Amino acid sequence: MANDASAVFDTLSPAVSKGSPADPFTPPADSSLWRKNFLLGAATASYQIEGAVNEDGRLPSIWDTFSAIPGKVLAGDTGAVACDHYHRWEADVEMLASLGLEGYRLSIAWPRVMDAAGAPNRKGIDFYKRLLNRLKEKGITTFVTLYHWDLPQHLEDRGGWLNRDTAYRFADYADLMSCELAGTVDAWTTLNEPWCSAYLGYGNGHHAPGLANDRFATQAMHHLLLAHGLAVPVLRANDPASQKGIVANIGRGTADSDSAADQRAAHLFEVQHNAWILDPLLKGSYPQDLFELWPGTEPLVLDGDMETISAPLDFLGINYYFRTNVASDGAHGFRDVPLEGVERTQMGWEVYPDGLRDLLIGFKETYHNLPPIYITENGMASDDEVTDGRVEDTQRISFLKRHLAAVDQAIKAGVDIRGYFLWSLMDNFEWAFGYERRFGVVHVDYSTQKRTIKRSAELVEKFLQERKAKA
Ligand code: GCO
Repeated sequence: MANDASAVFDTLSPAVSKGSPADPFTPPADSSLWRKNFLLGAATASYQIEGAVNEDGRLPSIWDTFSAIPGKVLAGDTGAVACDHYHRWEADVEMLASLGLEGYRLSIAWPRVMDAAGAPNRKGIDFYKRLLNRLKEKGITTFVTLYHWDLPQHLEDRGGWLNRDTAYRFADYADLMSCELAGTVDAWTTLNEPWCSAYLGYGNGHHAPGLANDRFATQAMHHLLLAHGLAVPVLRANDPASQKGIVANIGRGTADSDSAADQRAAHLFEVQHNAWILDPLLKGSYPQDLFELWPGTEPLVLDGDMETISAPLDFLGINYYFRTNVASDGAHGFRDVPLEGVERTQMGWEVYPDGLRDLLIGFKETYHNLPPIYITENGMASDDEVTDGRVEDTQRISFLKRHLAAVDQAIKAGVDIRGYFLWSLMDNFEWAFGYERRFGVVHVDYSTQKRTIKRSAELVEKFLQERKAKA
């Protein structure tokens, strides 16, 4: 068993670990994070930052439709303006570069780059060309996600991810983008968090398009994964030099007691959150336990689909945020049992770095063909305020430090992890929670669009400078 990451670093006070300079972020001298080729970057997503939803021929997405429905998003917020990144991208790239961040993970808005007939929308495509070219000029490694949840509404009107045809439309979109952007993208990720698209979008209705049916969730998941599988060979053909992968959110489920029923509940939680995505991708089959949780929800799978879905990946993107403590629900499922007295974030999510380490090590044991891993999102929301021009996001600094320590422990246990992206570069539209939840390492004042570098970003920058100086 690896060390306890939480115990290694004191929660809110400066690190005192051996060899570590006395600031509350810099990793200890023996951390793998000091390796020059460990990529450290930040991530965003189109609908969360771009705004400009009606400009240059962009079509409506399911998130425009969903956020316009009263009660769906906190305070009635929408992504109509967001961080106005569509107009401020040049300054935002300068900011990213000035922080010394080496990688940037962004997503393309599908409704910006294709019209309803599937023809290219030049103005939208040119926006991403300018952005990616500038990032390359700055020497920043680019990770581009094709689908971070903003499905064109016209496709949803034809059934969205419940319609198998959407998977083929996605492959067309991947074809267009990889022809247009080849050479400016270091790594393509097909989908961001298909679990969320399927389960939150079609299973419980918390996200767009807002449908709630277990059978829908499994069918949407199958079509999402099929879309991924159809897109990978297209990306390989059009842009052979880039890496191809997918991003999965993963969840740690721990049992509330030693009882067999609670242990089984924790297992089922992780089947529902992790194996549901990773098994089809890496084993070519759906976990049968999933259908014990949701009897009768097996998706319709056609011959050859599982082979398409499980084509080899160059890397796997992992997004990790928190753990969930569960007990048996007395039937064949699980129920959440929130722990008391634990550290939580503004989202109410428990801070639990060991979960990241344990899951990564567990995946290596379970999946013998586990590809190299990038942590494509990790971070936390806090109620940050600017005081005298500064944002002291103390909890985030500690959070990042402890999660990076967990990554280091997983690397030392033999997991091939090549990089880590902070979620997020800047505060942005946090889906159903609107603008109230602040995940950025840069603060955004939404009334003026002023960006203020938070203390966490300053410390990441300082570390990256020190690392560069040592190289
Ligand atoms: C997700 C998305 C991000 C979120 C982040 C915080 O995981 O939900 O990839 O868009 O903003 O995870 O919730």
